Amino acid sequence: MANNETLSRLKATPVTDLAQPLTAAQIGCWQKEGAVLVSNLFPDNDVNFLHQAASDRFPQPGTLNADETQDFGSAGAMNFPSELAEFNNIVLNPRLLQAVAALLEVKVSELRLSQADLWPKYGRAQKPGTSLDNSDQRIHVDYPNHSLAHPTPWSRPEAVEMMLYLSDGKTCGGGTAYVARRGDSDPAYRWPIVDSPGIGTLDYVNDRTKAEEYLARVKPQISTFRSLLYERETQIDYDFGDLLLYRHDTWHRGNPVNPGTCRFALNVTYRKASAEWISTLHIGWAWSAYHKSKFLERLIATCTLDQRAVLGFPQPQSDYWCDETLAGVAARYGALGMDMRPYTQAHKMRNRQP
Ligand SMILES: O=C(O)CCC(=O)C(=O)O
Ligand SMILES: [Fe+2]
Repeated sequence: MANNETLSRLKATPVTDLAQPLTAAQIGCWQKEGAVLVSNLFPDNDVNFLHQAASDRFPQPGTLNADETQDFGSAGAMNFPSELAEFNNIVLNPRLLQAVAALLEVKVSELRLSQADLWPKYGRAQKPGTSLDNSDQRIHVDYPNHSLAHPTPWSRPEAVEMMLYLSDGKTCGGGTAYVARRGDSDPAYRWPIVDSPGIGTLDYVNDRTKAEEYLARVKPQISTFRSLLYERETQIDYDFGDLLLYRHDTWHRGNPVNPGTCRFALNVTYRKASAEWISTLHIGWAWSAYHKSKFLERLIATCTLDQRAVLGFPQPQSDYWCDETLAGVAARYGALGMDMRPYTQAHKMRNRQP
Protein backbone atom coordinates (compact mmCIF):
# COMPACT_ATOMS: atom_id res chain seq x y z
CA MET A 1 0.00 0.00 0.00
CA ALA A 2 1.46 3.33 -1.01
CA ASN A 3 1.94 5.81 1.79
CA ASN A 4 0.73 9.39 1.58
CA GLU A 5 4.15 10.64 0.49
CA THR A 6 4.10 8.56 -2.69
CA LEU A 7 0.41 9.08 -3.21
CA SER A 8 0.63 12.83 -3.43
CA ARG A 9 3.69 13.09 -5.60
CA LEU A 10 4.62 12.55 -9.18
CA LYS A 11 2.32 9.86 -10.59
CA ALA A 12 -1.42 9.50 -10.29
CA THR A 13 -2.99 6.64 -8.38
CA PRO A 14 -5.96 5.04 -10.11
CA VAL A 15 -9.58 5.21 -9.13
CA THR A 16 -10.78 1.61 -9.18
CA ASP A 17 -14.02 1.41 -7.23
CA LEU A 18 -17.10 2.56 -9.13
CA ALA A 19 -19.16 3.05 -6.00
CA GLN A 20 -16.49 4.86 -3.97
CA PRO A 21 -14.42 6.92 -6.38
CA LEU A 22 -11.59 7.87 -4.01
CA THR A 23 -9.72 5.57 -1.65
CA ALA A 24 -9.30 6.52 2.00
CA ALA A 25 -5.60 7.12 1.25
CA GLN A 26 -6.42 9.51 -1.59
CA ILE A 27 -8.91 11.41 0.57
CA GLY A 28 -6.42 11.53 3.44
CA CYS A 29 -3.73 12.81 1.12
CA TRP A 30 -5.87 15.72 -0.11
CA GLN A 31 -7.07 16.54 3.38
CA LYS A 32 -3.60 16.43 4.97
CA GLU A 33 -1.23 17.50 2.22
CA GLY A 34 -3.48 19.71 0.10
CA ALA A 35 -3.43 17.82 -3.18
CA VAL A 36 -3.76 14.40 -4.77
CA LEU A 37 -3.37 13.24 -8.36
CA VAL A 38 -5.78 10.53 -9.52
CA SER A 39 -6.43 8.71 -12.77
CA ASN A 40 -9.38 6.81 -14.28
CA LEU A 41 -12.16 8.90 -12.81
CA PHE A 42 -13.83 9.79 -16.12
CA PRO A 43 -14.95 7.70 -19.09
CA ASP A 44 -12.24 7.63 -21.79
CA ASN A 45 -14.78 8.64 -24.44
CA ASP A 46 -15.62 11.93 -22.73
CA VAL A 47 -11.99 12.79 -22.07
CA ASN A 48 -10.88 11.94 -25.63
CA PHE A 49 -13.77 13.89 -27.09
CA LEU A 50 -12.94 16.93 -25.00
CA HIS A 51 -9.31 16.86 -26.04
CA GLN A 52 -10.33 16.81 -29.71
CA ALA A 53 -12.87 19.58 -29.17
CA ALA A 54 -10.24 21.75 -27.48
CA SER A 55 -7.73 21.12 -30.30
CA ASP A 56 -10.38 22.22 -32.80
CA ARG A 57 -11.39 25.27 -30.75
CA PHE A 58 -8.05 26.87 -29.79
CA PRO A 59 -5.16 28.12 -31.97
CA GLN A 60 -2.53 25.59 -32.98
CA PRO A 61 0.81 25.90 -31.17
CA GLY A 62 3.34 28.03 -33.02
CA THR A 63 0.78 30.36 -34.58
CA LEU A 64 0.59 34.06 -33.79
CA ASN A 65 -2.66 33.68 -31.85
CA ALA A 66 -1.12 30.96 -29.72
CA ASP A 67 1.86 33.18 -28.96
CA GLU A 68 -0.47 35.90 -27.79
CA THR A 69 -2.22 33.60 -25.31
CA GLN A 70 -0.22 33.99 -22.13
CA ASP A 71 -2.80 34.20 -19.44
CA PHE A 72 -5.31 31.82 -17.87
CA GLY A 73 -9.02 31.38 -18.56
CA SER A 74 -10.76 30.77 -21.87
CA ALA A 75 -12.69 34.09 -21.82
CA GLY A 76 -15.92 32.19 -22.40
CA ALA A 77 -14.59 30.02 -25.23
CA MET A 78 -15.00 26.71 -23.38
CA ASN A 79 -16.74 26.84 -20.08
CA PHE A 80 -19.84 25.54 -18.33
CA PRO A 81 -22.56 25.17 -19.50
CA SER A 82 -21.36 23.96 -22.86
CA GLU A 83 -23.15 22.95 -26.00
CA LEU A 84 -20.82 19.95 -25.89
CA ALA A 85 -22.58 17.31 -23.82
CA GLU A 86 -19.22 15.67 -23.06
CA PHE A 87 -18.01 18.84 -21.37
CA ASN A 88 -21.06 18.99 -19.10
CA ASN A 89 -20.87 15.24 -18.52
CA ILE A 90 -17.37 15.58 -17.13
CA VAL A 91 -18.13 18.63 -15.00
CA LEU A 92 -21.27 17.01 -13.55
CA ASN A 93 -19.95 13.43 -13.54
CA PRO A 94 -21.62 11.67 -10.57
CA ARG A 95 -18.37 10.01 -9.55
CA LEU A 96 -16.61 13.35 -9.54
CA LEU A 97 -19.37 14.83 -7.39
CA GLN A 98 -19.07 11.92 -5.00
CA ALA A 99 -15.31 12.34 -4.85
CA VAL A 100 -15.58 16.05 -4.05
CA ALA A 101 -18.28 15.42 -1.46
CA ALA A 102 -16.00 12.87 0.22
CA LEU A 103 -13.10 15.34 0.34
CA LEU A 104 -15.26 18.06 1.88
CA GLU A 105 -17.24 15.58 3.99
CA VAL A 106 -20.62 16.88 2.87
CA LYS A 107 -23.52 15.50 0.82
CA VAL A 108 -23.36 16.01 -2.95
CA SER A 109 -26.42 18.25 -2.75
CA GLU A 110 -24.41 20.58 -0.48
CA LEU A 111 -21.88 21.30 -3.24
CA ARG A 112 -22.05 24.18 -5.70
CA LEU A 113 -20.18 24.45 -8.96
CA SER A 114 -18.21 27.70 -9.07
CA GLN A 115 -15.81 27.18 -12.00
CA ALA A 116 -15.57 24.97 -15.08
CA ASP A 117 -13.27 26.42 -17.70
CA LEU A 118 -11.00 24.72 -20.22
CA TRP A 119 -8.02 26.60 -21.59
CA PRO A 120 -4.76 25.94 -23.41
CA LYS A 121 -1.27 26.66 -22.16
CA TYR A 122 1.31 27.05 -24.90
CA GLY A 123 5.01 26.25 -24.75
CA ARG A 124 7.41 28.86 -26.08
CA ALA A 125 11.11 28.86 -26.85
CA GLN A 126 11.44 32.30 -25.31
CA LYS A 127 9.61 33.94 -22.46
CA PRO A 128 7.66 36.99 -23.59
CA GLY A 129 8.91 38.68 -20.44
CA THR A 130 5.66 40.29 -19.34
CA SER A 131 4.68 40.29 -15.69
CA LEU A 132 1.34 38.61 -16.47
CA ASP A 133 2.85 35.71 -18.42
CA ASN A 134 1.66 32.37 -17.03
CA SER A 135 4.47 30.11 -18.41
CA ASP A 136 6.68 29.96 -15.35
CA GLN A 137 4.39 31.07 -12.57
CA ARG A 138 5.23 32.53 -9.19
CA ILE A 139 4.30 30.23 -6.35
CA HIS A 140 0.85 31.19 -5.17
CA VAL A 141 -2.47 30.16 -3.70
CA ASP A 142 -5.65 30.54 -5.72
CA TYR A 143 -8.09 31.86 -3.13
CA PRO A 144 -7.74 35.58 -3.94
CA ASN A 145 -9.53 35.37 -7.27
CA HIS A 146 -12.06 32.78 -6.10
CA SER A 147 -13.03 34.08 -2.69
CA LEU A 148 -14.02 37.48 -1.40
CA ALA A 149 -12.71 36.45 2.02
CA HIS A 150 -9.72 34.44 3.36
CA PRO A 151 -9.59 30.62 3.53
CA THR A 152 -10.90 28.98 6.68
CA PRO A 153 -8.53 26.98 8.94
CA TRP A 154 -7.02 23.97 7.20
CA SER A 155 -9.24 21.36 8.85
CA ARG A 156 -12.43 22.88 7.45
CA PRO A 157 -11.86 23.49 3.74
CA GLU A 158 -14.62 25.18 1.80
CA ALA A 159 -13.81 24.14 -1.75
CA VAL A 160 -12.05 21.64 -3.99
CA GLU A 161 -10.18 22.93 -7.01
CA MET A 162 -9.05 20.65 -9.76
CA MET A 163 -7.24 20.41 -13.06
CA LEU A 164 -8.07 17.66 -15.52
CA TYR A 165 -5.07 17.30 -17.85
CA LEU A 166 -6.23 16.74 -21.40
CA SER A 167 -2.80 16.38 -22.94
CA ASP A 168 0.05 13.94 -22.77
CA GLY A 169 2.47 14.93 -20.03
CA LYS A 170 5.47 13.33 -21.73
CA THR A 171 4.98 15.44 -24.84
CA CYS A 172 3.85 18.69 -23.24
CA GLY A 173 5.57 18.79 -19.86
CA GLY A 174 4.38 21.68 -17.71
CA GLY A 175 3.32 19.56 -14.73
CA THR A 176 1.90 21.69 -11.94
CA ALA A 177 4.09 21.94 -8.83
CA TYR A 178 2.78 22.16 -5.28
CA VAL A 179 3.98 22.20 -1.70
CA ALA A 180 2.64 19.27 0.32
CA ARG A 181 1.60 20.49 3.77
CA ARG A 182 3.35 18.81 6.70
CA GLY A 183 1.03 19.21 9.62
CA ASP A 184 -0.26 22.16 11.58
CA SER A 185 3.13 23.60 12.42
CA ASP A 186 4.49 23.51 8.87
CA PRO A 187 6.22 26.88 8.30
CA ALA A 188 5.24 26.73 4.62
CA TYR A 189 1.60 26.97 5.70
CA ARG A 190 1.92 29.79 8.20
CA TRP A 191 -1.08 31.97 8.92
CA PRO A 192 -2.49 34.25 7.53
CA ILE A 193 -1.93 33.32 3.91
CA VAL A 194 -0.96 36.67 2.43
CA ASP A 195 2.65 36.47 1.26
CA SER A 196 1.99 36.32 -2.44
CA PRO A 197 1.66 38.88 -5.27
CA GLY A 198 -1.81 40.31 -5.64
CA ILE A 199 -2.81 39.95 -1.98
CA GLY A 200 -3.45 43.04 0.13
CA THR A 201 -1.57 45.99 -1.31
CA LEU A 202 0.83 43.85 -3.34
CA ASP A 203 0.63 44.10 -7.12
CA TYR A 204 -0.54 41.06 -9.04
CA VAL A 205 2.44 39.57 -10.91
CA ASN A 206 2.20 36.10 -12.44
CA ASP A 207 5.69 35.47 -13.87
CA ARG A 208 8.05 33.93 -11.31
CA THR A 209 11.16 36.00 -12.05
CA LYS A 210 9.27 39.26 -12.21
CA ALA A 211 7.24 38.43 -9.09
CA GLU A 212 10.26 37.57 -6.98
CA GLU A 213 12.15 40.68 -8.20
CA TYR A 214 9.14 42.79 -7.30
CA LEU A 215 8.71 41.20 -3.85
CA ALA A 216 12.43 41.54 -3.09
CA ARG A 217 11.94 45.27 -3.63
CA VAL A 218 8.67 45.90 -1.83
CA LYS A 219 8.48 43.14 0.81
CA PRO A 220 11.99 41.69 1.28
CA GLN A 221 11.06 40.22 4.67
CA ILE A 222 9.11 37.40 2.95
CA SER A 223 11.91 36.21 0.65
CA THR A 224 13.13 33.48 3.05
CA PHE A 225 9.57 32.20 3.36
CA ARG A 226 9.02 32.14 -0.40
CA SER A 227 12.41 30.48 -0.99
CA LEU A 228 11.24 27.70 1.33
CA LEU A 229 8.13 27.24 -0.84
CA TYR A 230 10.24 26.88 -4.00
CA GLU A 231 12.60 24.46 -2.25
CA ARG A 232 9.72 22.33 -1.06
CA GLU A 233 7.65 22.25 -4.26
CA THR A 234 7.16 18.96 -6.10
CA GLN A 235 6.23 18.87 -9.76
CA ILE A 236 3.63 16.31 -10.74
CA ASP A 237 4.20 13.93 -13.62
CA TYR A 238 0.74 13.77 -15.18
CA ASP A 239 -0.63 11.49 -17.88
CA PHE A 240 -3.49 12.22 -20.25
CA GLY A 241 -6.75 12.19 -18.27
CA ASP A 242 -5.21 12.57 -14.82
CA LEU A 243 -7.00 14.79 -12.35
CA LEU A 244 -5.17 16.96 -9.81
CA LEU A 245 -7.41 17.73 -6.85
CA TYR A 246 -6.12 20.60 -4.75
CA ARG A 247 -7.31 23.53 -2.64
CA HIS A 248 -7.60 27.29 -2.62
CA ASP A 249 -4.97 27.38 0.13
CA THR A 250 -2.46 24.95 -1.42
CA TRP A 251 0.80 26.61 -2.48
CA HIS A 252 1.39 25.68 -6.11
CA ARG A 253 2.39 27.04 -9.51
CA GLY A 254 2.34 26.32 -13.22
CA ASN A 255 5.57 25.32 -15.00
CA PRO A 256 6.59 26.01 -18.60
CA VAL A 257 5.06 23.74 -21.22
CA ASN A 258 7.49 22.32 -23.80
CA PRO A 259 8.10 24.71 -26.72
CA GLY A 260 5.90 24.04 -29.75
CA THR A 261 3.32 22.09 -27.76
CA CYS A 262 0.06 22.96 -26.09
CA ARG A 263 -1.32 21.59 -22.83
CA PHE A 264 -5.09 21.62 -22.35
CA ALA A 265 -6.55 21.53 -18.87
CA LEU A 266 -10.11 21.72 -17.63
CA ASN A 267 -10.18 23.75 -14.42
CA VAL A 268 -13.08 23.03 -12.10
CA THR A 269 -14.04 24.19 -8.62
CA TYR A 270 -16.76 22.97 -6.31
CA ARG A 271 -17.46 24.90 -3.14
CA LYS A 272 -19.66 24.19 -0.17
CA ALA A 273 -23.13 25.68 -0.68
CA SER A 274 -22.68 27.64 2.54
CA ALA A 275 -19.53 29.41 1.29
CA GLU A 276 -21.26 32.16 -0.65
CA TRP A 277 -18.11 34.29 -0.56
CA ILE A 278 -16.54 31.91 -3.07
CA SER A 279 -17.58 33.49 -6.36
CA THR A 280 -18.59 31.81 -9.55
CA LEU A 281 -15.66 32.64 -11.80
CA HIS A 282 -17.41 32.97 -15.09
CA ILE A 283 -20.74 33.96 -16.44
CA GLY A 284 -23.86 32.56 -14.73
CA TRP A 285 -25.50 29.47 -16.12
CA ALA A 286 -28.86 31.10 -16.86
CA TRP A 287 -27.19 33.45 -19.34
CA SER A 288 -26.98 30.44 -21.68
CA ALA A 289 -30.76 30.12 -21.86
CA TYR A 290 -32.66 31.12 -25.03
CA HIS A 291 -30.15 29.35 -27.24
CA LYS A 292 -31.79 27.84 -30.29
CA SER A 293 -30.70 24.32 -29.31
CA LYS A 294 -31.99 24.89 -25.73
CA PHE A 295 -28.91 23.07 -24.46
CA LEU A 296 -29.08 24.65 -21.00
CA GLU A 297 -32.80 24.06 -20.55
CA ARG A 298 -32.48 20.46 -21.78
CA LEU A 299 -29.57 19.85 -19.43
CA ILE A 300 -31.53 21.22 -16.45
CA ALA A 301 -34.59 19.22 -17.45
CA THR A 302 -32.79 15.90 -17.76
CA CYS A 303 -30.00 15.92 -15.18
CA THR A 304 -30.28 14.26 -11.77
CA LEU A 305 -31.46 15.96 -8.59
CA ASP A 306 -27.88 16.08 -7.31
CA GLN A 307 -26.62 17.58 -10.55
CA ARG A 308 -29.34 20.22 -10.39
CA ALA A 309 -28.46 20.91 -6.77
CA VAL A 310 -24.82 21.65 -7.60
CA LEU A 311 -26.00 24.18 -10.16
CA GLY A 312 -28.12 25.91 -7.53
CA PHE A 313 -31.51 24.68 -8.73
CA PRO A 314 -34.03 24.53 -5.84
CA GLN A 315 -33.98 21.12 -4.22
CA PRO A 316 -37.18 19.19 -3.44
CA GLN A 317 -37.12 20.33 0.21
CA SER A 318 -36.62 24.00 -0.63
CA ASP A 319 -39.08 26.68 0.51
CA TYR A 320 -39.10 27.74 -3.11
CA TRP A 321 -41.70 25.07 -3.90
CA CYS A 322 -45.40 25.86 -3.63
CA ASP A 323 -48.36 25.05 -5.87
CA GLU A 324 -47.57 28.00 -8.09
CA THR A 325 -43.83 27.28 -8.57
CA LEU A 326 -44.55 23.59 -9.16
CA ALA A 327 -46.94 24.54 -11.93
CA GLY A 328 -44.56 27.17 -13.31
CA VAL A 329 -41.46 24.98 -13.45
CA ALA A 330 -43.50 22.14 -14.96
CA ALA A 331 -44.75 24.56 -17.61
CA ARG A 332 -41.20 25.70 -18.38
CA TYR A 333 -39.40 22.35 -18.33
CA GLY A 334 -42.02 19.59 -18.58
CA ALA A 335 -41.99 19.41 -22.36
CA LEU A 336 -38.16 19.26 -22.23
CA GLY A 337 -38.28 16.12 -20.12
CA MET A 338 -38.20 17.23 -16.47
CA ASP A 339 -39.68 14.71 -14.05
CA MET A 340 -41.52 16.86 -11.50
CA ARG A 341 -42.40 13.98 -9.18
CA PRO A 342 -39.59 14.49 -6.61
CA TYR A 343 -40.73 18.09 -6.18
CA THR A 344 -44.46 17.37 -6.06
CA GLN A 345 -43.96 14.45 -3.65
CA ALA A 346 -41.77 16.49 -1.29
CA HIS A 347 -44.34 19.30 -1.41
CA LYS A 348 -47.16 16.90 -0.56
CA MET A 349 -45.17 15.51 2.36
CA ARG A 350 -44.51 19.01 3.67
CA ASN A 351 -48.18 19.91 3.47
CA ARG A 352 -49.10 16.75 5.33
CA GLN A 353 -46.87 17.62 8.28
CA PRO A 354 -48.76 19.23 11.19
O1 LIG B 1 -1.12 25.68 -15.21
C1 LIG B 1 -0.85 25.14 -14.15
O2 LIG B 1 -0.26 24.07 -14.06
C2 LIG B 1 -1.29 25.82 -12.87
C3 LIG B 1 -2.09 27.06 -13.15
C4 LIG B 1 -2.36 27.86 -11.94
O3 LIG B 1 -2.00 27.52 -10.86
C5 LIG B 1 -3.12 29.10 -12.07
O4 LIG B 1 -3.28 29.63 -13.17
O5 LIG B 1 -3.57 29.61 -11.02
FE1 LIG C 1 -3.08 28.56 -9.38
